[in-house]
Amino acid sequence: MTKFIASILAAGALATTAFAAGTLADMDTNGDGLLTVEEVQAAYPEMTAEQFSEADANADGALDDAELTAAQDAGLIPANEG
Ligand SMILES: [Ca+2]
Ligand SMILES: [Ca+2]
Repeated sequence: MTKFIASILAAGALATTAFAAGTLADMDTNGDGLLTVEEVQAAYPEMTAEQFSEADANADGALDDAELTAAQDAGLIPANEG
């Protein structure tokens, strides 16, 4: 029984890791927790500056995790890389 629970937890951990791919941490090349237009375009060259501005809800020139999630929900930025 313990082994069974452990394998479920292991599967859950794997699923979490897979879900994290293509997220902010994945694109945040300088590790400051924010995405600049350059960092997003490095992952998604087809994203325009206009789309970035739309995604940047507080207009500080960078996307935080909430802004990225909202932009992905709105279809401004693809939720998954390839
Ligand atoms: Ca960054
Ligand atoms: Ca912002």
